Amino acid sequence: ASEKEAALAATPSDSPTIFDKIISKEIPSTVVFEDDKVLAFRDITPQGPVHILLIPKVRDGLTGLSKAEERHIDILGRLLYTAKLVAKQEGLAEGFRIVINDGPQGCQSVYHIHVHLIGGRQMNWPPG
Ligand code: DGP
Repeated sequence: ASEKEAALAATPSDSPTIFDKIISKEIPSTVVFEDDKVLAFRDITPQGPVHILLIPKVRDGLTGLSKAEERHIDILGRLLYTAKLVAKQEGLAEGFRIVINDGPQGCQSVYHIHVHLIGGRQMNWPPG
């Protein structure tokens, strides 16, 4: 299924997601950065030469950005700051794109907040 079909089929919920198994290493992924709070790994369906997902190791109710509360401010900042570090590590000196899909119309398919870091090619605007 396309990403859009996957997003429309996904049920927004607080149930465990596939990212829990990626965090626990039950499902293998290519990890590019890890600390005690954030995991960054390569997207399985890359939309560019570099496509990395950054996720909080503890979801704490943050299924998507629309569910953010004040207690999430630190982790939200950390996700973006880590994206910048990983962009540098990946050699994206000419630029990159950060995307957070939210909800069905935003094409979100996994309900564990994640920041997409995409780069290595010229982006277009508007996005699809
Ligand atoms: P979104 O559509 O914004 O919810 O993005 C979810 C992304 O997660 C999508 O780009 C594909 C990626 N993804 C889904 N399952 C897996 C997996 O098992 N491994 C990896 N590496 N990425 C996955």
